[in-house]
Amino acid sequence: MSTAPSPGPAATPATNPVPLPAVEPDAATLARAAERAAGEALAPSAAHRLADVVPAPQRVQPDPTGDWTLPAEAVIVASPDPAALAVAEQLAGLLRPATGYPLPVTDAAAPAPVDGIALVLDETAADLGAEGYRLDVTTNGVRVTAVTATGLFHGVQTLRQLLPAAIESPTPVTERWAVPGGTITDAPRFPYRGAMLDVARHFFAVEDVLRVVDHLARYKLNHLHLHLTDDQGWRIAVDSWPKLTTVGGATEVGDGPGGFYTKADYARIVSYAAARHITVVPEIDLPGHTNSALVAYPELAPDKIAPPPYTGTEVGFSYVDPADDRTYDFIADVLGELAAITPGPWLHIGGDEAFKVKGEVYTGFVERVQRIVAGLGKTVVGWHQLAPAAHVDGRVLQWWGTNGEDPTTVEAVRQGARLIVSPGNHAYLDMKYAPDTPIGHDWAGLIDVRKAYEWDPGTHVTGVPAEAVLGVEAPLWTESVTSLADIEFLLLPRLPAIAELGWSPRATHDWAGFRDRLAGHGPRWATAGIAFHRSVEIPWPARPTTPVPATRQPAGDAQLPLGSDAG
Ligand code: TNX
Repeated sequence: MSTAPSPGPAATPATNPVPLPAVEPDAATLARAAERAAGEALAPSAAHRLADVVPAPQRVQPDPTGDWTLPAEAVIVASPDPAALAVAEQLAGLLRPATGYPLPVTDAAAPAPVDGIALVLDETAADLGAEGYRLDVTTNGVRVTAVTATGLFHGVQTLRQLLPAAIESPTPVTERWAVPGGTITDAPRFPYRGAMLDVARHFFAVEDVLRVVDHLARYKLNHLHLHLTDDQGWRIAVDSWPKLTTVGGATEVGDGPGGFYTKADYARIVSYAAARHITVVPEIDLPGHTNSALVAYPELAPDKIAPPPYTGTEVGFSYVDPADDRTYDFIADVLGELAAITPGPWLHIGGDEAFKVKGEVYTGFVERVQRIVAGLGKTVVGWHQLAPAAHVDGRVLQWWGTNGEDPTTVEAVRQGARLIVSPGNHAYLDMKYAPDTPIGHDWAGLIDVRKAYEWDPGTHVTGVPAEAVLGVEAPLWTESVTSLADIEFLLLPRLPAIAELGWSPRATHDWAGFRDRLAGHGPRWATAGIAFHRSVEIPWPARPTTPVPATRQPAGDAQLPLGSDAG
């Protein structure tokens, strides 16, 4: 890539020559100047193109005469709006650790890049839509324009990928912070782009969930679905039914201690996600997958006898009593408390694998719960098993089948339901990559990166028109997942594949191109200390672009040196 010459005296290699101080500079200043000069002397560490972005942008117009290098004096200037300024602070927070630059944030009525970065809210740019953005890189700097702070946030994620991989370093590194010139105009294909984390089979600390939120944000996903309850554990505090967590939360698959989120914990996850323009979708799985609730409150069980706690991995044996009004009081209390701490519009009521609640008893149960959700002012989401129950306004079905033929779901869509598409054999992140993948399932087949990428949410379910598809979600069930490193190993590199299906226009879909763009993310993850699976399908660069030690040891096969051919 060619890099535009920096403005400044021709004889000085540094972009921003340090003015001669009147007094002797201190050692730190000298060190800093030397580091900067060294940085300027370096060529950009990897050939970097404006189109090297995941998910692929709608439109990319490179302009090599507009290449720009972030200088140490750069200022980030944003429209005088609290949400836009918050994005500007987030951008500064992303860039400061690796660059070591101060990157002050200011506001201006009409922000313009003056050898810096401008984040511009522009209500007249309505063609960009609620989440879209335009990113212009010129020799003056970078301008991100959007109608909303969400659009600015997505534009910032793109900018982050246009900088060298070393930008992911948690500590300052010597690098020329070059950004390729040109314009990106971008907006999502689907409004709902999500991932699900099952915190019930194994419990994960708030910190781990926040880190998953970071991964979602990086790839412009905007929903985090939390599977909060299952046979093996109840993970969300409900004040009116306290034993759900004190008793029902004390187990998990295997011998682990389980755990649960207090309402304050949950609020922390919700607000951390909201700050990253991600909506939390909480799921209480009903009427099946409820053994942990029955252990805590046997009155909910059909025989009113407490079952033993369950820490295995079978499904479909437990259910709350659909014939007892007390069950619906329980559900109204639980969903009421959950709705009160959930700012997003959705409540997910599960509905899958309730093998012992059949026919009209099942549909009657679901219809009653759907009415409770509507009464709380929320929109119901459920697994596609909900389909035969009567339609309620706005309801969304999450389709997790493994072949795209499903007349019952098609009929529900005809009545007005919208679909989140999560095909078990493409989008399930708990499926193994290959037969020798050490964790994960294979009941829906093996899902390598190509399999995760090669399908179309818009046409996947026969008879469901693309207009009825709200979006796509990648679920991660955690029967065999016990640590953050395990989560990251299964998430990366498949999550970006699903993210691209949700965000990018179909016309950009291209496995060979995706594989090449994705390859550049290995060094980013390695530099940030994020574990990932070094799939043999991806042409990872031979070694990290910058020899920066990561803060933590990546787990899984990411411990192999980059470029090893282990798969
Ligand atoms: C099926 S997918 C389930 C989950 C399991 C998962 C394992 C769905 C709605 N139900 O209970 O954890 O398979 O892949």
